Amino acid sequence: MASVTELGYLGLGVSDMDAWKKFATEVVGMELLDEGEGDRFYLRMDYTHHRIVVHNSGEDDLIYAGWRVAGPQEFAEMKQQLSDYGMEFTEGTPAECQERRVLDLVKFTDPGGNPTEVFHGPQVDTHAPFHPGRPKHGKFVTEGEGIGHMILRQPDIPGAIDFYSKVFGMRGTVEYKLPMPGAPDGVAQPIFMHCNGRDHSLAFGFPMEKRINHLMIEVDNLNDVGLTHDIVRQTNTPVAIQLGAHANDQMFSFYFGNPSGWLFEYGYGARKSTHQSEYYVRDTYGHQPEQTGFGMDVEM
Ligand code: MBD
Ligand code: FE
Repeated sequence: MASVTELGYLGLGVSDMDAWKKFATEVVGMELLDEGEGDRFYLRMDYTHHRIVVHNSGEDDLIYAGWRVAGPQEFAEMKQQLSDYGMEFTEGTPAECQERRVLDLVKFTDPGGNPTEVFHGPQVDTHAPFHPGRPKHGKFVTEGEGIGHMILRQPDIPGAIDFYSKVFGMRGTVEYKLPMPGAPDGVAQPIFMHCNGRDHSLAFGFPMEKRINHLMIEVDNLNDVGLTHDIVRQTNTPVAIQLGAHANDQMFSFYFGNPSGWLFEYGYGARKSTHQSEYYVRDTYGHQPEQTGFGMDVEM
């Protein structure tokens, strides 16, 4: 059975391209790559041509997520796994593959209705070393672990676990039981799933309005969390969850709003995926909620 190897790329639909350019470079420290198409720009985090495409399409939400498989053999197996599961997909045309800068891709929607792609062979630009949009102490952690993790809307939680386990080959289950008004029985029981060394690449199980609640990106230097926190405060960027440490991945992180009204989580020092299930009833320390209305109004 083929498994996905990483969360490779994301497409974001936004309404304010200029605000996103400023936010992504000056607050987050990503590299802006504008190839002059006019309706989009790219964000880089490493040698890969891009990790994020920001489209001027107005949704202010995730518009596609690309999951990587190792190569053509695994890509063929994954298509078979999708067919066997009864998932209809469309094959990427040469123009679509070129647009995504990958060798091959398929497109479909996941059980939660989220536009999803599987690809292999991203364009890697070793001639263009990553150059952060503003000074930065270290690097983004992406090697073998992809962009980071995302929290997606999944109205059918057992259906989502089934799909991501049986078709994508990911592993995971409930990792928290948290009191949350609006959750079934007043208790949120979020699911965290991994496909590589990153503790989780995908989570779901929170009540959500948008397709995406947050994108977590990880840095390899604690000072970059401090520096980013200073910039977030100086620019009056809303903080939804204050600095703290998660119980599951043990990451030191905080969450702030982006110009589309959903969150970036910015963290350092996560442990790697464990291979036995555990659950927690609160976080290790910190992570107090601050600005409400981002779908993360939960005491962790
Ligand atoms: C996470 O990355 C997270 O976003 C939440 C809500 C809990 C544990 C780890
Ligand atoms: Fe997270």
